[in-house]
Amino acid sequence: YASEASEYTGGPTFELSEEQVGIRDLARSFTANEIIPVAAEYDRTMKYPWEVIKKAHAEGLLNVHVPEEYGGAGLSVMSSSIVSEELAYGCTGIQTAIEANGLASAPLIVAGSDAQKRSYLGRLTEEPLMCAYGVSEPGAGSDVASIKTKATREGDKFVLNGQKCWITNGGCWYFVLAKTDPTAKPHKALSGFIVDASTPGITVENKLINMGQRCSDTRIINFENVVVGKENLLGREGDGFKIAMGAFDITRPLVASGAVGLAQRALAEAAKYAHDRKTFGVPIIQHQAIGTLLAEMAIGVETARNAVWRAACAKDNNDPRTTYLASVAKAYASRVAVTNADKCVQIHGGAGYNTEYPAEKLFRDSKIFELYEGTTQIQNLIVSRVVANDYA
Ligand code: CS8
Ligand code: FAD
Repeated sequence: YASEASEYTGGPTFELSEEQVGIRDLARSFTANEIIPVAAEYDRTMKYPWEVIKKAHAEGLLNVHVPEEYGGAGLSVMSSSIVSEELAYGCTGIQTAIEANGLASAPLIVAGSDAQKRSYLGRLTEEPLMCAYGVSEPGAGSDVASIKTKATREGDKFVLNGQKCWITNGGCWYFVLAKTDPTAKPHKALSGFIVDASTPGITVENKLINMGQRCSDTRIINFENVVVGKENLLGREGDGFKIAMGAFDITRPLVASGAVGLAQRALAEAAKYAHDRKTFGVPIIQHQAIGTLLAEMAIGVETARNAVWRAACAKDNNDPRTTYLASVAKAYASRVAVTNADKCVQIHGGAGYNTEYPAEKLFRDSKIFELYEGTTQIQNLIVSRVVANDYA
């Protein structure tokens, strides 16, 4: 858990402001009261956590980084990361559903006009509505520039055709990345659109059944001759790739903070069990081998949180190394989530393999952090390009 508030302003500090402590405490008590008691049931039934989301909206814990002028809480990425970590401590399936709204909103925050923001972000803050970020396709996940969905210009309109895959949250509107100029170089060929989910020609396929985070809703969405106006174009034609990437500078630190929340929960569950469970006449926490596992888990949590806060503050301060730091945080925190969940199961012994304890759910839920929002190999690619440049 993060430390308490401090007045210290003498340099790099890891203390939270009074406001951030308040936000953290609100999110923490929401998690304790509204998420933890229902998490196992939502996982078992795979039901969309709509009731929890509605309550989160009422508490102001949804769309937290939507600017205040558009009705949001206007939190910095740093403050938003505190909320994500706390929600993820309770259930990363529920947190992903909540966070996916933040991801869908990010391209609008990066490139939307005032009218687009008022219309689409405003709607989200007025009532609990979900939206989605539609970039990945069956044939293109890591290699975003190779997407095939087309948006063909016809006068003042664009006609969208294609298929998006793995889209989290069905929702009321989508950010859709599509190819507008097949003759341009791949990165200049793409444009970003905001598309109302009710537009004729959109069909949403059945929920995909995943290993973990099973209450989060992931689907294929088809676009067949979907007509949108030019007012639905974000930025200019050809800006889409950079808008889609710019969104990740906001959301990768937030996904990474979700991974920290899961890693912290794994540590807490493992330590609790290690106090309770006795072997060879003593609680297993007294066996040095178990103590070492717990220490490694704590080291992972502390260092991953530092990496997340570094990346989040970089984004808030327009640091030119934001993308690099976001990838460092995402790659590192997701690895810590996976290894902590693994150690949590190990410390539980056979009980860790059983649904009676949260350990097995943490294990299943953790793996996705190394896959979505850019796989670990892609984060490493981004980091390695910067390293190659730094030492050229
Ligand atoms: O393709 C890039 C990439 O990031 N791939 C991974 C895709 C990914 O992360 N997908 C996630 C989908 S969403 C999801 O999973 C949601 S999970 C559910 C919700 C979770 C909520 C909890 C890449 C591989 C990094 C780069 O691709 P390349 O084709 O090699 O392009 P580059 O040469 O790097 O860049 C081309 C131009 O774009 C500019 N660029 C790159 N990054 C940025 C950022 N901001 C602005 N502009 C950017 N971050 C770059 O500078 C190049 O510009 P030029 O002017 O051409 O020089
Ligand atoms: P591929 O790109 O086919 O990669 C396969 C393997 O090759 C991976 O190990 C990858 O790391 C590796 N690889 C690929 N290229 C390289 C390279 N250059 N160097 C080294 N290794 C490489 N997308 C959205 O747009 N919106 C969403 O809301 C969304 N939600 C998701 C929710 C879930 C539960 C899941 C599973 C996915 C979601 N995604 C979403 C898609 C997700 O972002 C992609 O699955 C991810 O980016 C990887 O793409 P891929 O699955 O096509 O794998």
